[in-house]
Amino acid sequence: MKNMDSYTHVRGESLYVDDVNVRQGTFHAVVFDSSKAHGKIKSIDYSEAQALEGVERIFTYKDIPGENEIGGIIKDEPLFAEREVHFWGMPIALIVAESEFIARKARGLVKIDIEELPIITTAKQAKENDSLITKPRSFSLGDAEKAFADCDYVFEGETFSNGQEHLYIEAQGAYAEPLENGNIKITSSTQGPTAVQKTVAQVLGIAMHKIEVDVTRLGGGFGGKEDQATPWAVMAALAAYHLNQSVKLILNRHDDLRMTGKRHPYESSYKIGLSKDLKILAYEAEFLQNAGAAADLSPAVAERTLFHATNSYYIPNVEVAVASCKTNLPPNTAFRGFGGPQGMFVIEAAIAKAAHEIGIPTRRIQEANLLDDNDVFSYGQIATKVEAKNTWKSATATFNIAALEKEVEDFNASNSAFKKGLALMPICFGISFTNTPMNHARALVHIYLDGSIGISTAAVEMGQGVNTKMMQIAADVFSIPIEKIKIETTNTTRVANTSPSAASSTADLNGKATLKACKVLLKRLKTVAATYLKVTAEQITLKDEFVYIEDKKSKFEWTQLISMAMLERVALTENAHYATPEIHFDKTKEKGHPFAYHVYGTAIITATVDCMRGTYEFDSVKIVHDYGKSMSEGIDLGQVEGALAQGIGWMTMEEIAYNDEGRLLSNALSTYKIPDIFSVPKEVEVIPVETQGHELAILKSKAVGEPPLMYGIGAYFAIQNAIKAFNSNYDLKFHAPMTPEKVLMGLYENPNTSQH
Ligand code: LUZ
Ligand code: MOS
Repeated sequence: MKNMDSYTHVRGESLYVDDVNVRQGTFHAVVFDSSKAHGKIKSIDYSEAQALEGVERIFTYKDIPGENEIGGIIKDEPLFAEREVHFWGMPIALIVAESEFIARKARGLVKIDIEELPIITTAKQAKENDSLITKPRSFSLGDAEKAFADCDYVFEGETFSNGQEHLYIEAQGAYAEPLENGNIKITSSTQGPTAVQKTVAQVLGIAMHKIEVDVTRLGGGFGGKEDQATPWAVMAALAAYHLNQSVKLILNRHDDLRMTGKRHPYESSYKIGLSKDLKILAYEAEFLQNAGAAADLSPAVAERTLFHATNSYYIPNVEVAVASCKTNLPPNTAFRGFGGPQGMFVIEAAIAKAAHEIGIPTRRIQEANLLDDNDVFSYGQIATKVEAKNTWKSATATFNIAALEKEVEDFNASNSAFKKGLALMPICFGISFTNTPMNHARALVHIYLDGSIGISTAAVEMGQGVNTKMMQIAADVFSIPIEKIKIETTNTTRVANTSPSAASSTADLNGKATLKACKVLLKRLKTVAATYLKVTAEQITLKDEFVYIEDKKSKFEWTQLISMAMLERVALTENAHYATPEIHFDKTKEKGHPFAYHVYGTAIITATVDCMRGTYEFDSVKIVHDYGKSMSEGIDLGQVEGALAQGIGWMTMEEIAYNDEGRLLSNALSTYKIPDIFSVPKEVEVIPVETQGHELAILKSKAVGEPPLMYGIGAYFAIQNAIKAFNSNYDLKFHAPMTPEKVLMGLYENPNTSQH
């Protein structure tokens, strides 16, 4: 089945925040932000800006009737700076005018005097200065220290992985509309409508029921709108509240890039110990997360780094620790994978380093340590229904790894200007919000008089196709065509107190709730049919819009059944709640069973490096992926391909750069390179692993949003294997992304004079 949104997408009819029909007299807003990364505000002069014709009003923290606070996990983030600024791009005021053009012009007229304070831009500097967001956390299994003493090989090293810009095509934005009695309706491009509702209520000092948040769809989120869609909605609401007029605030690309946080850069160190037969006996790692100037979701992201620190390997002795380091960068935030990729990069680096030093192919160590049923993760969960070996075996056999390696060898033997490299990348990703209480959702299903259906859930459509999956579920339960089902906008008045659409869990949580509601309605309808047809409800089934009695089609149609139910005064609306069973986690012990299940897979990536230029191409990526039993193959394949491209981008080309003053240098698409049609792998082949799926996945179809991003880590190592084929003196690097500049330097480096 196609993604149902594709029809309106290709016609240009899909609606985003900027497409909302605004009320007459709507004002437009622009954010005035800090042009220093850290400092004391000595004075601000808004007079010239205020005097500009068309400027309505300028709002600052002084106009906040409630709390000047937007922090989610920790209350450490003001909506507007008061006396100090903590990052370049930190909002200070909101300029509201008749047009965005005028507001922008007025912004240029604001005069500000900031007395600069010392700034910190890296996690290491922050750690040295004891600048931490929260207390560091650690997971521990066995006795790593003791185990290292028994190892035949021990290697240590340091790694760096850079941030990543979300680059959703639709920038951050919101439209706030005052209704009667002080109520406000907000149309927001957010993954978390409830977070917006709650924060607006808190900042305005009013009850949540006065705030309605509505989301049609997002032009991409990728985690960037899990927490950081909130401030813009709050600002628009604040202005609408004071002006009693609608206000639209949409960031332009430059403002968005400068003001919003990104994936967290990590500086990490590791120690890995192996036996002669290549079993990893002990692993230690310390992760320094660059959290930026406020907590945002950083502690949760840090936690997921620990959960994924050993990727898809069983390691009996583990000691991993993470510190969220406070720096003067924009608060970094959720990004597809949510700290998992950062953790997995380090173990893959450690394994590559070990293989390089021992002088064997990396894949021999990877293969020797793959997770199995009944192995324990460092956080206490026992692995079940593990597909690590399954996907590995299937990938290496189906795609004939020996032949692929021979191809690479033969190519390298007969070419000097180009070299090929190959790498394997197994993945294991835990599905559930790591914060157990967040794992729930609701669905509200109406069957209308004519037999058509409207479904509201907490799921936010952001291109991932969740609406299509919800339709499939209902269509399947009632056995009616998809055209009879509509997925409503995500709205806090219909589905309240929701978790954000995140953690790859949206289809599972909301799908299970939808399934539950539909099944209750089905049961009710069967009873109506049974009474009318004078049989028992158990004898009734619905098929292709007809009522069947014991597999025999009756003349009784779906629409007649609905009319009959109305006459019988049967409720045609149902609301269902679903909370993931079985999961729990005890943070005092750092042990538990936090994930409903894990998603596995194995990728084989081949790269060709141009040894004159340092540029590279990915010849092919061949994947065996654990979809469970995919309910929507087209959508799921799209998620794997998209995540792979995004992962390759993070690892090989996307280079976030701040200067020493904390100013974003990669502030446009001319200075920030994302994967495009020319840089995606020339061939991508994805096949499903044979499996029974998992009962906690919706219709046994496993979560697919985030896990495949981590296949991209393989690209980093494939490139380095190509460099090694050209320069036998090359020393492996663990400083991502592997940009063409770094490749070029690696091709011609002489380790005797190298810095590394
Ligand atoms: N968001 C969140 C997430 O709040 N908790 C999580 O565990 C998570 N995991 C992945 C992506 N977003
Ligand atoms: Mo996310 S990183 O699932 O918002």
